[in-house]
Amino acid sequence: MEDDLTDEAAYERVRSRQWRELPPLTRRRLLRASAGAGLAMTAAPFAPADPARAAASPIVKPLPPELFINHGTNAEMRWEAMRGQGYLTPADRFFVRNHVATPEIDVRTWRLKLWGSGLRGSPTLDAPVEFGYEDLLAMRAETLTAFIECTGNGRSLFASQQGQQVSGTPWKLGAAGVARWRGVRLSAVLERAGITPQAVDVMPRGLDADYVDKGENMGRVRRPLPVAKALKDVLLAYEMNGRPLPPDHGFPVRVVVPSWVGIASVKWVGDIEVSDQPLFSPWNTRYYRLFGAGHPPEGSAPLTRMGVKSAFELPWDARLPARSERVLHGRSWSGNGRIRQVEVSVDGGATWHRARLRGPRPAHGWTLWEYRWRCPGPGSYQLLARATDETGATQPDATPHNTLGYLFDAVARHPVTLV
Ligand SMILES: Nc1nc2c(c(=O)[nH]1)N[C@H]1C(S)=C(S)[C@@H](COP(=O)(O)O)O[C@H]1N2
Ligand SMILES: [Mo]
Repeated sequence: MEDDLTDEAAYERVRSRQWRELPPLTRRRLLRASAGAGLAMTAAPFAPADPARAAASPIVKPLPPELFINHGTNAEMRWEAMRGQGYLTPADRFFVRNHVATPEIDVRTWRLKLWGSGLRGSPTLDAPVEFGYEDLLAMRAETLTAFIECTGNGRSLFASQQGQQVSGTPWKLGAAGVARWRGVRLSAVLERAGITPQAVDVMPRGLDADYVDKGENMGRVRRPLPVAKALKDVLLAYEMNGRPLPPDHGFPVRVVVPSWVGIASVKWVGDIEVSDQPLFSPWNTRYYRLFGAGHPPEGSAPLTRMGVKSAFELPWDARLPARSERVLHGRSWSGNGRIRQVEVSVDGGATWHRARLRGPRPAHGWTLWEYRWRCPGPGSYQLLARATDETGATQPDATPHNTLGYLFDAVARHPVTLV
């Protein structure tokens, strides 16, 4: 039973044990190999295929407990890790959401394959239109500052704030980050590959292993995008914050779909199907729709844009020295557009005060803000932040329930004790 690797819990247990049991020298060499990934654009980040590493830990980068909450194959950023940082989330603290495990990919043999009925001549996956890493580097580069946020970010607050049961990774608010992505426009690659006017859907697929959900094999992570979005502002990124993509974030190339649910931003992309018919995968049918009371039996429409959220750059359940005054820092963002206003309440929502917005406000990023809190003295408090975006969308007091705990956008009640 212990080694039934189709069972998710067993899988994680076995893989972590195999990683711990590697000889220390091997483990250190493998860690070094991944740490050197950023040095040269064209160097492979790992030694050629090493099955030991591939079978070991689901996440390659170090996950120091002061930066991350470890959720197994997923790792959540602690919001206090953004205090004192600049606008972007550094790669060393960017959250990781892996359905399976970070794969090891040799960039020298990696190819991006485009195929399907929406391309001229309907090339098949066996005889696709191919691009190598160097081919992409030689094309016109674009940069895009954008957040990537897991659709389930804030999921644990359904239980802690609303007393509702949902399933999935119990993220607090740290399954989001903003990076400066650089790469080529997906539209440029689609045009070179011969996209036809009849194409309707584009489905990138990752090179990570098959995802097995409670014994059922879903195949590799893939999710269709409407052609309109694919041609509008989607990037095939090979750099994150000025360095080659780290292995955990999609090396050598990932999709970045600005403002949309994180699942759209497929990592380790290996092929893209372009179709003249609507495409389906478990990731737009059984996952990433709203299910439960108040939703249709087959679920809502597939989720696209993220909602409005805010977070304080403080530990959850922070214990802080009671000073007469303290500046509270935080960030707010929305998939609908720029943040227009942020209000803070330090009395559980009875009174609200404008926060001061600071710094850049790119269309798909977040907005930094601060609020000077005249502290009332020792005691327990709930800090609330409520953002409104340029479309007028704001954060509600509660988010309607859905069984998979997606799109929590209500005002978070951040517990703090002044001692
Ligand atoms: N191939 C592949 N792409 C993937 C995933 C995955 O497991 N495999 N996870 C998705 C999900 S659910 C999210 S939220 C984002 C997370 O990106 P990050 O790990 O770089 O933060 O990647 C998306 N792309
Ligand atoms: Mo996600």
